Amino acid sequence: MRGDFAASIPDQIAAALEPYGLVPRGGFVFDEENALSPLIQGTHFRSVVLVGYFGSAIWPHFTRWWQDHRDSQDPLDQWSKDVLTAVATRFGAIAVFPSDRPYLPFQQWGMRAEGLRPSPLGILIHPQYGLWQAFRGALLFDRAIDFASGGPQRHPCDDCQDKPCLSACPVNAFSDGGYDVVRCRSHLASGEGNECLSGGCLARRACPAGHEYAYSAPQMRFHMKAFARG
Ligand code: B12
Repeated sequence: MRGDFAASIPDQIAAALEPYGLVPRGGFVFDEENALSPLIQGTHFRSVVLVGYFGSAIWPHFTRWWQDHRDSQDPLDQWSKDVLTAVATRFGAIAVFPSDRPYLPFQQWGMRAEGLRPSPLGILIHPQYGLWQAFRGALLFDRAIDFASGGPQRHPCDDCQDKPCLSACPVNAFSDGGYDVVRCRSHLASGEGNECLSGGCLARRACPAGHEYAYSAPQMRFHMKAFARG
């Protein structure tokens, strides 16, 4: 009978994140060489569970919190820290965050944990949710967590002949040479980039994958404003 068994740790973590619109985005046990294991306070951790979201799932939870924390400088980062530090403590883990320096290799972890690959824009692309997903943190454990890791997933860009993401940017900030951040930010600052600022990055919006999960208009604006601020 199901009820006779305690839920697995991954299931318990999923249940703890669910009230915030967050989800575990795979995890894995670090290799013996510890190539992807960060050294924090002299310790190499054994395993990692990534935490993130798909589409606008976090938005109502985050904005409710934000109403009471209007003076926060980086509200989304602060909310993530509040939520994930408490969840980590519950599971005997520590929480780490993508914006904290020195930067931890979140995208490499994501590739390994979920079997994703980068889109031509640099953001990892998901077969279902496209570019409309990100990480909010990760839980690091000093023990092995048995997390069924995703093997390679279908890479939507393989079947995409036209690659509209590469031609949609009004200032051609994306090319084979990478992402020209200065060009993108200058456009946003020039007063010409209002469509990007208010509706979201045009290159990202041009991607046909996971269109139905595109962020809500307020969430698009929030991320673009934060990015434009630097
Ligand atoms: C610095 C940074 C930026 C910089 C510079 C990016 C660059 N040219 O390298 C700036 C400020 C420009 C930037 C912008 C954005 N970023 Co950014 N960024 C980071 C950050 C904090 C550090 C990157 C890093 O150096 N990592 C350290 C190395 C060791 O880790 P890594 O996994 O090996 O690094 C990989 C990346 O550097 C990647 N990469 C290389 N070039 C580019 C270019 C871009 C645009 C991206 C996203 C990644 C990328 O390749 C590396 C190897 O896989 C990461 C978080 C993190 N800790 O990784 C987010 C991160 C990569 N960014 C992310 C996002 C979503 C964005 C934005 C879309 C934000 C937005 N507006 O919503 C924009 C893109 C611009 C746009 N037009 O929308 C996400 C990507 C999620 C995903 N699904 O892959 C991350 C993981 C943060 C998160 N919370 O999830 N970003």
